[in-house]
Amino acid sequence: MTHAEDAPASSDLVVVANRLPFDLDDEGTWRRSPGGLVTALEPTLRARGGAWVGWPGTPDADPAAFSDDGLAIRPVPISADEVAAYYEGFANATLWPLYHDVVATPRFERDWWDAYRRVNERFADAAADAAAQGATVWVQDYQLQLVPHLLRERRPDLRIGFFLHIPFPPVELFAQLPWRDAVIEGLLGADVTGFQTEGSADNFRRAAVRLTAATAGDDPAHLTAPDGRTVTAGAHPISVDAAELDATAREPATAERAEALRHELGDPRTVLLGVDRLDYTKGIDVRLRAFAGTLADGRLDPTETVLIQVATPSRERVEHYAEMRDDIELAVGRINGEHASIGRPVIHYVHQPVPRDELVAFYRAADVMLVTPYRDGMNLVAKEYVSSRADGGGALVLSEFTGAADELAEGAFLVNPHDLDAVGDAIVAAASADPEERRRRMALLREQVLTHDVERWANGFLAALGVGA
Ligand code: ADQ
Repeated sequence: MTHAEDAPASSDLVVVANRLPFDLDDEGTWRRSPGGLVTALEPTLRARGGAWVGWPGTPDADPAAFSDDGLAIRPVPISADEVAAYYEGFANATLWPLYHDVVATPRFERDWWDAYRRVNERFADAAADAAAQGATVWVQDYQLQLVPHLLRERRPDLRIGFFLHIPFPPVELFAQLPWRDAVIEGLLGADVTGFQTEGSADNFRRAAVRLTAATAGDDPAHLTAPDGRTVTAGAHPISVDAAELDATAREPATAERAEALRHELGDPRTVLLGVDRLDYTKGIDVRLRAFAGTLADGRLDPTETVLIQVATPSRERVEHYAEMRDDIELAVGRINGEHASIGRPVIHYVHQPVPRDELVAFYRAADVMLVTPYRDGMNLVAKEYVSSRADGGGALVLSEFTGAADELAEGAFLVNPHDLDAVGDAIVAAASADPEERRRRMALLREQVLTHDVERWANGFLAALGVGA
């Protein structure tokens, strides 16, 4: 952190997200917490003297607001009980599975909902305090779906945007939520709602018309809210800092590290890679089973093929996550037990965060990237892999149930993750495609991602909200 000073009284552009771009550790020290959203929004926010409203990441902490190099940081306190009910409960054990096609069974608990509402009100109060007269406020993601409406009640003068990073489910699933009307009402408080795909935007519009007094506008992207305002709902697919990844990939140190990595793996003919938060939506289990199948039927040779699965620890206090970790680690052990020889595992499993540069070296080292979620809003890993293949090599196996598949269908080996045989076939096809064909596909993928980066996403959404670049 540099140039810490008091936060300004109010700002013309305010981002509201569950987490701040800084974490407060147990000793009370602020640490920068980089992430895709921060990279995308920080430059614009700093240039405009903007503010970021969010939780500092430590339960019960209530630190003062401060300003960092032109960016006002405005912490919202959350108690330990609220972390359990609002965040681990309603956000991650109710909404997360419900919005991902009920891959796991959502739990509906009145206490969790009460906490969600209470915390959303606190965020709306903090955003109302941070915003100057007529300011633009951009609310992020499923943890804060009530904020647009609550904020409009407090501050009708504001322009309000909302972006959902995860899928919006079909109304037939969404309708299970006991508090469905309040969630739609919350979102309709925005002027602009953004989704990863047209499919999600469409699901939201259908749910709003079916479940509330909102009506469809003449323009298919418009809704008329019950209070008569126009609310737009459209696709704004998020992306990565493609140029930066491309530049890192081009550094000689990256190529050297990628080569060293292959050597450490025993110089196999084919390296397969998976990189995910350890989450049941990501389809880590399906890719392990499909890979095991290709070894068992002899289509891939266990002495010539290695799979690296990097799985970042995630949400370990939520029940489904702990169970899934056990299942995956059991599967890794079983597959290695059946197919590995001493000193040559067929799966290298890493349950740790990996530094950014090292991750790019992993991407460069991998002949085939496996991205097989059952459902995913976008999936940035697929786009990071493509951005990192400055050498033009590599192949992407991609689930058709990711947002990324809308943009990358042509160059990827697309699969239905529920079809185990098809996943196995795609792994074999990607691993054995001739180099010419792989380069042709990678060129298509790179053209899309390098021209549709995260800066374009942020500017596109802000432009829809009426903020000029
Ligand atoms: P996530 O579900 O977290 O994001 P994803 O889009 O793949 O999924 O982003 C994961 C990020 O974590 C990537 O940047 C990746 O590099 C990083 N990561 C994963 N494992 C790592 C490891 N071991 N070490 C270091 N970094 C690791 C949600 C939605 C997605 C949507 C994004 C952005 O679920 O669908 O794409 O938000 O909107």
